[in-house]
Amino acid sequence: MGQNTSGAEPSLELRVQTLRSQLQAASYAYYVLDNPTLPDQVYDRLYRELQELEAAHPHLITPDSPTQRVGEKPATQFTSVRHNIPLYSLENAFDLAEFRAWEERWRRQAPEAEAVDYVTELKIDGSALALTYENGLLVRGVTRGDGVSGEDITQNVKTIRSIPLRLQTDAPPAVVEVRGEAFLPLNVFAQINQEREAREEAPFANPRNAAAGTLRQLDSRIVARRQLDFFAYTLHWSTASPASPLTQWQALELLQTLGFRVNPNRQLCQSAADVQQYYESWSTQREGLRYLTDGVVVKLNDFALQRQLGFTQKFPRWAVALKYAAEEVPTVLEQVSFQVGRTGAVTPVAELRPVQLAGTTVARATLHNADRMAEFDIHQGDTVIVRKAGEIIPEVVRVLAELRPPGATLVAMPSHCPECGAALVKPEDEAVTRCINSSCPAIVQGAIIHWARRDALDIEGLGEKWVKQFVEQGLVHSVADLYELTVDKLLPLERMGEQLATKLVGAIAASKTRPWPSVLYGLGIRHVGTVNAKTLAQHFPTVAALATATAEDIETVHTIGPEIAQSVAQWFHLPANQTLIERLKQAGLQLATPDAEQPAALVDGSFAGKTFVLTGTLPTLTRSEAAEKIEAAGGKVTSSVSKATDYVVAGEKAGSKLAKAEKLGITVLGETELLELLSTG
Ligand code: 3B8
Repeated sequence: MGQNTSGAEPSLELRVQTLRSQLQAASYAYYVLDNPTLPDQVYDRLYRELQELEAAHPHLITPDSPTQRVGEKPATQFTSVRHNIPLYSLENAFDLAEFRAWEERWRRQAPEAEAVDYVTELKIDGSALALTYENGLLVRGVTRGDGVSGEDITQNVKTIRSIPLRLQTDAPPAVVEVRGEAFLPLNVFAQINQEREAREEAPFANPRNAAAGTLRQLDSRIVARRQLDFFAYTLHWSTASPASPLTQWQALELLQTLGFRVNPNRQLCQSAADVQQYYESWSTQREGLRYLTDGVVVKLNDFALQRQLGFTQKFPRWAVALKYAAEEVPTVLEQVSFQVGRTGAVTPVAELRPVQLAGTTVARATLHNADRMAEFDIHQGDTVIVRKAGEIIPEVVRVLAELRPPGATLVAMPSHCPECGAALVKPEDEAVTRCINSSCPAIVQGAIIHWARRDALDIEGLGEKWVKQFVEQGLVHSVADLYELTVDKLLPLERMGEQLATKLVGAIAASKTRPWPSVLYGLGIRHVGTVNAKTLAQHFPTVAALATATAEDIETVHTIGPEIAQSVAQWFHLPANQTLIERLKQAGLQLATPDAEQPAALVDGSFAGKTFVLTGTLPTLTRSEAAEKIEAAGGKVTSSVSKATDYVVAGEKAGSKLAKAEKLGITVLGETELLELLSTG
């Protein structure tokens, strides 16, 4: 494995090799055999040891080292490469009758064939890949493309754990080509889409698109995080040898010993009746799988017979895809409505003539965004295809323009917010159209519902129904108004009683004890989910610290990227948001971590980088004496109060500066407190 390098201690090299084979074996057991052999912590420890040895001795790194899967910095583009052997696709049979017709066709071509074996495999709904191994080493991974050439995505392929970087064999032929399907497990797909929606990126339409999109990511570090998986199904062995397989069944077994994950739900069928049984049994069983399948693939087992039959222009004659009825149905679009979310994002929603789809009645489906709508060129009364896949909300996947009623009108994105009438905004480079009026009732409602969430301020009983009424009745215009609600103010609402009102007001008051990270999350700042809120609150233990930080400051926090940092800084920059924070502070919400409630200087034990403003007459110190002391401790004294001010030291007759400090929520100290701080800090 490791090259024999002069200068390296043999024991060191041996250790590196041992680590690699142990890690590789554990990885194979885990990812391919689904049968873990090492506890995670042990794996991590060995992995780290290998990483450290390689970092100290870079000449020991080999391309097949498990450490080489992490992904590299972005490529600028992929290169197109020609496949050594074209990647054909499969002919479809949409029911058993079509399967029988296919069977008759190949039999006419090979009349001498008698009883044959078929191999049946699940048809994975993913993205086909061709992998080339030279002398056992993975050298290239290419997408299907048009079947003749595809894109070289080797770097991305290397991040897929169930693809071996080196074949597990002592005598690999010069060239091996392996084909299979890369896919995203459903749970990973759901998670990616949740994250995308949280960041307000358009969700992937289905796991197949998500897998294809991920494989074409230029930044393989992102690919590494996405947990793609791979099932191998075709093996091309360059040299005939006693080891080369003679049947598809043998090929699948060999693929598995070489280190690939092979779908375990394959079957050797002796007759069309066996095929039918396999197909029917998986039509329901497939719902329990952790990946999507869209049919079964039936292949003649015998390679000699396969060679005899060969290929048509497009397909192999020796295999067929026997598909399941898609969970897609046509229906008629009655109208498009536009929903405004808490962030102001406007989503077009298709209101449909109700249809049965995958066991439920569907009357609405998302059109995602303006770009998608424009692509569809959707008209009132259009016949559309709606689809429901897995746990995803139904969506419009296609418009049948040929069935459009004459004179139908084009549906356009509104120019103004359907809720508040403010002009909508759509940045060129974004798919999202947005209402940016922060007092738009839809946004206010959404913001309050978010604020009340269990993982935010956890206000029990404050559901959509009440929030809607509060906003419509003008009782509440922002989350801060919640804290001014009283039982008396609530009583006039429809179906509100004394008991309920008391409970609600109590639940709202109880939310004042929710910790700072939950409050920060509750503010609903773009890109600040529960995890980022926690991280930010840890680094910025007070709201003042966070509100005065620049995007650059925020970005220095580990795991907080520039986009998040920008968004946070921008949010706190808006005067309306500063007022909101001030009101929340007045209301008594937790805008700091308890032990950070005292001036932050006490926490980090120094005045370094802190900005002070002196105002009014102090009891004993002159202004310049106070300034001297502050500067001696590493602080800075400036003359005007701004968001960047950390402390205002106020004495007698402090005027507008004190007022401004209070307005901005800046900590105000008296002389005694300043001196205390100086002695402890
Ligand atoms: C020949 C064999 C294409 C395919 C194939 O799970 C060929 O075998 C192919 F020209 O596309 N999606 C599978 C799957 C796909 C193919 C296949 N086997 N299991 C799949």
